[in-house]
Amino acid sequence: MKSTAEHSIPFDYSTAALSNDTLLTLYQRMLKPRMIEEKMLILLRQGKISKWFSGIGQEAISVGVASVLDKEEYILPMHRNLGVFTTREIPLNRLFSQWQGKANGFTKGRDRSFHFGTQEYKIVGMISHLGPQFGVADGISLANLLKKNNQICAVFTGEGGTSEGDIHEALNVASVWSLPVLFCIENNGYGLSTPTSEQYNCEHLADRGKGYGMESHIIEGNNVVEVYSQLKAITDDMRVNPRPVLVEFKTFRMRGHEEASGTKYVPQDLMDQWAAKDPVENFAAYLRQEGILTEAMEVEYKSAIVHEINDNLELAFAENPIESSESEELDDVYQNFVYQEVEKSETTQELRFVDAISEGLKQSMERHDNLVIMGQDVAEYGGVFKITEGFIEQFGKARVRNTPICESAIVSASMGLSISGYKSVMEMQFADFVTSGFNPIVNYLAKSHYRWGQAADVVVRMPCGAGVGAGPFHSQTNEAWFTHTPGLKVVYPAFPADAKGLLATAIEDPNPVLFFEHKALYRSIRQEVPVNYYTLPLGKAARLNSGTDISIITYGAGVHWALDEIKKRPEVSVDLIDLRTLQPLDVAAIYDSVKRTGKVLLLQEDSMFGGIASDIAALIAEHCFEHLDGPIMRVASLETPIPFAAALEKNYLPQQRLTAAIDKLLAY
Ligand SMILES: Cc1ncc(C[n+]2csc(CCOP(=O)(O)OP(=O)(O)O)c2C)c(N)n1
Repeated sequence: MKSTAEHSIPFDYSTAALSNDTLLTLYQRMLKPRMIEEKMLILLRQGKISKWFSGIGQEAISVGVASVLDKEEYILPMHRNLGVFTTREIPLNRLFSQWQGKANGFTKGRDRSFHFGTQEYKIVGMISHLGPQFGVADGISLANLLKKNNQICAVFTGEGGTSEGDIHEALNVASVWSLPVLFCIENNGYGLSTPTSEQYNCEHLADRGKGYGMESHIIEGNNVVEVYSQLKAITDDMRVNPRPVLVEFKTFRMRGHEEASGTKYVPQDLMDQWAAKDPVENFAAYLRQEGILTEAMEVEYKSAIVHEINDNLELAFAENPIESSESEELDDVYQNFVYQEVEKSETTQELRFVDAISEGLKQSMERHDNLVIMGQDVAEYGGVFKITEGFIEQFGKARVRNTPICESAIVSASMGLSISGYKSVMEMQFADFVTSGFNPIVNYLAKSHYRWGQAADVVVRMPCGAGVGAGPFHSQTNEAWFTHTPGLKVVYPAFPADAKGLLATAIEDPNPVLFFEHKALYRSIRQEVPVNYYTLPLGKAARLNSGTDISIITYGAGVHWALDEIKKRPEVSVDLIDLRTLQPLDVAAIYDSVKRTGKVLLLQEDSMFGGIASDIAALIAEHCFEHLDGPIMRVASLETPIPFAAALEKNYLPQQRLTAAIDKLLAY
């Protein structure tokens, strides 16, 4: 410990031989976020900005991490990492506009504070759910490995976030795949009001590295020289010897979780102890004591920063508040995708549903060098339904990746791959297991383009559906969970040729697509399928039978149940619409059919309430009321979980209620 007459310095800054230039740069980099925050606290009190999450006292970590990364290496900060944004030299007026919800920010006013990313500065901001960031970092690092570019990436979490399953999953994946990610835990004593003693029960979070088979370090987070010099050595080596490294920074949160909530629950002596370890003041004292920082230099630095802050604040305040335009809002939910038709070849071969999907996927792998497949048992084993059988022989294990059982981390990793310019297809072993990856699908992938213009170029394959006696957890058809979420596309083919062409388009489309594959159709439905790579447009239904008595509008297995009915009763003239995709939905085809028949039956395999049939019924009621000659009828599964025993499952499914429903509607 060194001391000066005016200040006792609790850190030994002389352990690393850094040049004066480096020391002064680190100081200036810490000073800027500190001074911006001090200004923000004033503005907050004046009601000129909304919420604020303070990183005061933690600047050495943000600055140290950002300083050891190259500018083209991605960095994934959290809510207390202003120093990352300033070290990457984001123009302050844009940051200020972002915090005021103005157009010159990074999210067109759609998301707040640090919840944004920017490809320009290679920063990927958080979503509020914290944990998915680690999985996204995995995906970015996987892309780096595939590109062989010797780059690393760094990602942050607080110690509170480390309790989330996403974090464990992502650390495990990174270790199993040797991904060069610098995982940074800022252990600042409290997660909102919860102290570390109630958050975890090991001595150091870094100790968890051992459990993941991962190198880990503990670093004094308030000592910028230690942060910088240790990380410099670690990251230089990671670029040459790619591997994940877990670093726990010991630090403290000096202000409330967010400003309004205060720090009453923090004992004063703890606050005092950490106040004495302030990273900026202690470092300044050291630099002064060593004669590296003169008073004149300090005045110059501070006045330059004050000017920069004030000038940029003026710009941001002068900017008009954002105005909402319905068309722009709706247009930004999805990345614009111009469908390119690739025509079907005349040559065909008979394929089962399962083989058509496999062939389509293989042809997409051949077409897109940047396409990666991830899923449980998809490599040597070929997936539980054998759709990727033989793929590793053709495409190698780098692009056909067995994953640990960790749906959430893999969905997040697919987001990271997309950020880095890759496409991915993730196979859910069964659609039921999507629940374990639900959060990143509906919150990260779905909202990313709307929030900051970043597409999630991901297809999630969903083997779904009942009729195979697989019980409540291997039989669900859960498309309605996703059709409800803006930002996702949902495809649900019923025939081999459609499945193949729609899968190709889903992969071409840069937006996140949930691709439903009915398991009961895999080996029971065959069709002549064009042999070439071809595409089919999303949002176009198919009329499978033209009729005038009654419309049946359905998709997936329902299409085959309806066809059985048509075969059984040739005297009834049925207009049968196979929707093929549910989002986008071909409303024109639906309305056209209703206008032809005046009687409409909506058939879905999912249980009734809240299913897509209900929404289609509402659309028809609103738009085709005067064309209706009877009530809009819905036929769906029972409002129960899906039972296992054959007799129960049969009674659960809607097929046996279909005939009666058609009769009722015809008689109306
Ligand atoms: C999944 C989820 N649960 C709860 C929250 C509410 N929340 C936001 S930040 C936070 C505390 C985070 O603590 P930590 O990770 O230690 O970061 P710190 O705020 O201390 O920097 C909580 C509980 C959330 N955002 N997401």
